[in-house]
Amino acid sequence: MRLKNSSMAEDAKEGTQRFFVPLPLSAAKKIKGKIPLNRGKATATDGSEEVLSACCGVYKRSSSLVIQSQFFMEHLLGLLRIHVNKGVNLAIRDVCSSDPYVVIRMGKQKLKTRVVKNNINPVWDEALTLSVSEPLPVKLEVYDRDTFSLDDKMGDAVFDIQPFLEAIKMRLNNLPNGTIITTVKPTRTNCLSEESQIIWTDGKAVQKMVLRLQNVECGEIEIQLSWIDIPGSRGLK
Ligand SMILES: [Ca+2]
Ligand SMILES: [Ca+2]
Repeated sequence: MRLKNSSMAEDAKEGTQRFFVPLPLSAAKKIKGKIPLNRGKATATDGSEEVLSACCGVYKRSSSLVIQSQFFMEHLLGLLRIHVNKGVNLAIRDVCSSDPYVVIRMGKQKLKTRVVKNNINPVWDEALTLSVSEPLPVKLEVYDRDTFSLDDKMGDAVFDIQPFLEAIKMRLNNLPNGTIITTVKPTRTNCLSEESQIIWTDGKAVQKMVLRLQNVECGEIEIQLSWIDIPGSRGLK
């Protein structure tokens, strides 16, 4: 599969490098050391041969190299891009501030933002991309980076991607910019701190969320979801 003319190629042009693709362990071993591993931001797991287990960047910008895994493509619904925008009024975990970063987990995938030092209102403005084979909940955790001790917890949140996937499945197009497709309301059981709208923006559906962190005294995280179809994958139907 070549990247030319695909949205992955566009991503490569944009320079988005954080990319997480699970591969069968055997395939991952073959390419170990040959391809940059998400700048060390993704974590490989140690499942068996049958289990989707390892992760690697799937392309190099210079050569458009793509590692194809038939098993992976047969199960892949597409890619979920989580734009981690900023944190608001996060908890203090040092003397008078924190050095926050965000960890995103879905199933066995784990991705991190950079650390913003000494700021409880950090702007990460960073896109993390997960491969989605089933619509599992996404867990978001915030930590304070510490040099001489374990990083301190600054709260966590969980969100459901099902409403967003349902909106994508509607296969809308050519809507006026700003059209609201769906609204997800905050409830006692989700972590939304306000209504979350799925909006037609610049030719695609995006979902904006303000997540209220739990297991902490304060803090919200603003994120935005978008979707990338991968030609040749199982896809969203
Ligand atoms: Ca600390
Ligand atoms: Ca710290």
